[in-house]
Amino acid sequence: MNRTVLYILLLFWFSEGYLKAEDGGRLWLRAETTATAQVTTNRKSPTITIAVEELKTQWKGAPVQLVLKRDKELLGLKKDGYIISGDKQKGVTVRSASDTGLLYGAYHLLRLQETQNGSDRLQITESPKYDLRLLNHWDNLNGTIERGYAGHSIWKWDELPEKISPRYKEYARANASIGINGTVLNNVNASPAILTSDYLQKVKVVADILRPYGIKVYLSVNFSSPQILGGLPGSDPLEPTVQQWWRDKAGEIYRLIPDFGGFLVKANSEGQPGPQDYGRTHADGANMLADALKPYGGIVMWRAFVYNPGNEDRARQAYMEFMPLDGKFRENVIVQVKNGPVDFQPREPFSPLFGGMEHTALMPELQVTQEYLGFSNHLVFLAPQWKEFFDSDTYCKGEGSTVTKTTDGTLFPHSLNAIAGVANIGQDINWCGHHFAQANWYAFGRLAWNHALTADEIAEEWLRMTFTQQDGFIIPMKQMMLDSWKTAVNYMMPLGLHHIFAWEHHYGPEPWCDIPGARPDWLPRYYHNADEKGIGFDRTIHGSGAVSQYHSPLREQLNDIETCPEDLLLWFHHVPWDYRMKNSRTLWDELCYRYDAGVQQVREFQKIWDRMESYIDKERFSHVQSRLKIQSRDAVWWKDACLLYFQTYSGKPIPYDIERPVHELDNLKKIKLDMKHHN
Ligand code: GCW
Repeated sequence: MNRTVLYILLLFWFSEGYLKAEDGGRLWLRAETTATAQVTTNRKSPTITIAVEELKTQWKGAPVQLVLKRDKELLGLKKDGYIISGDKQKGVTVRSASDTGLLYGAYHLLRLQETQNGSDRLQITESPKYDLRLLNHWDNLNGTIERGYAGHSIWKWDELPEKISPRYKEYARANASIGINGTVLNNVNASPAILTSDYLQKVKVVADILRPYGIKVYLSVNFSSPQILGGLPGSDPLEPTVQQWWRDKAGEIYRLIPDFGGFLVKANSEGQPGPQDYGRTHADGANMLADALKPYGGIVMWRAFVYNPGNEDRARQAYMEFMPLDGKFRENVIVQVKNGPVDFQPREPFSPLFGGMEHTALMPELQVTQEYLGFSNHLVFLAPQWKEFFDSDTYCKGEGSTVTKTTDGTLFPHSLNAIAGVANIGQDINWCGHHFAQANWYAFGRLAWNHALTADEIAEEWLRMTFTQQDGFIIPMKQMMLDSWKTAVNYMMPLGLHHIFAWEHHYGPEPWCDIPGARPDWLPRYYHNADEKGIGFDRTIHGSGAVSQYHSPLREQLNDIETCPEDLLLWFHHVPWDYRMKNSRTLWDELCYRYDAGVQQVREFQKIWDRMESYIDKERFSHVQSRLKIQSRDAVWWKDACLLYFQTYSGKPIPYDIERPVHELDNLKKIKLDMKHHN
């Protein structure tokens, strides 16, 4: 090989021409670890040691000082807040009143470096908007994950406490880098076994690994534990022996894990046991647990996801059950409410409990795992969905009373404020199944820290850290991410349609689904109500009345078909097929165009992605490419299934300028995916 050839090869090697295969295992934390930064601190602790190590090996700028102190400026911030000042070339100081704050400051600096963001001068003040920023794992003790699409659980219960997977630490680090400070390790459909001494030993080991990263461990508990584990005759929360059982259990937990976070409870919901089994209320149940945890500083996150089969509109039920209990919960209870009133649908209005319950701390529960958005096959960036939710105006204290203000302490200063996201993490090498699903984990953490960040900012940060700095990649890919949620809504459930998924697995379309004897509120027809006249759920004051659970003037706006946002039209109204939309199309035509737009958009995504080939490594490129093929086929499947089926009611032609269906309805009806799960 002559010199010139060698030179060209080397040049190629060091330029973007050579792109090492990547499996996605490093997530967004791909900084080179060859730096030799000078880092000094005024204090030592396991957390600060991590901050120092991260900076020493990755920070390519001037010396960094990490200073733990409690000056006036810092006391104005929340505990984990921090201030970064100085100059990247001359010297940087990170100050915080907590060790974790310093760790977050370190990750902030590295993020600036890895996104090539901003000037050399640094003057940054950060303070988290929510105090508790939690992931919820729906991981079962046998290693399976409810609604998990990235392989088995990362928690290897059968190997613990002896064997420790390297993933625990990587998990802790990834979460700390985005500010997540708590995790619920097990499914809300909780096995009582998690509270046995054997399991608590295992939990302790995990807690010890997560602790230096500022992450507390919480557990989901089964309300019948005293009966099932303790052999008591029942688990009535007002029964002294039951209360004692929980107090003893709390004592046992805190002896092992002194900073244990608390309990998450799904009670009297979808067949889970709860206080109502004994004629008691949610408040009775939550308060009993809260009293047991109180001496140790633990909290109870009590879920409001409740609904029963019957004549009452499912969307109204959580509000009806919880509103009368407003103000009846202990200070260390926080009620955890899903973003929407039904169940993590592609698009929902916000739950009226936000802005409804004023005397009880409420925390939003978002779903990071894509149960209703194409699993880990579809590229759907969720930050825009969450932003829509955060920014929704509840009007509870007049205009501008956004969901965030009702939950982050701005409008109602409760002693707790928190947010949870149902994790999309599994054993897959790339953690989340789809490389782009990592962006949702990332976005959840970033928004939990600061819900004022825009989806655009988050997408850009994530792309720069996860893939490349090149604009040729960043600009089109960011746009694609930002468009992706709207796109999925279009090809799945536009205009406020919801829950027309296939039975059990929630992956494909089955608007026709009819299982004899099934709970009506688990069947699509309950939600779409298609008939010869029209389609949609009448939740106006002439229908189920769900609109009345919202404050004025939103209530009136939603109630009136002319002022209801079209994106939620079929959520709140049963609309005639030939109703005129704002763009003067009929509802039927608009529905067709929306489905078609979704399909066309995914095709566009494929084209954009294929042009990205030269920017990134082959491995990730091909992986995403093949997932987009699935998404594209699925989009057509959704469109054909829904339009052909609804056409049997509307009796109208699919507008002639859009793509014709390529499936026969009868064949689509025969598709039965082999994915077992209850609805
Ligand atoms: O959306 C439904 C899911 C269930 C889940 C439940 C819940 C954990 O389909 O799998 O159970 O919500 O949030 O409790």
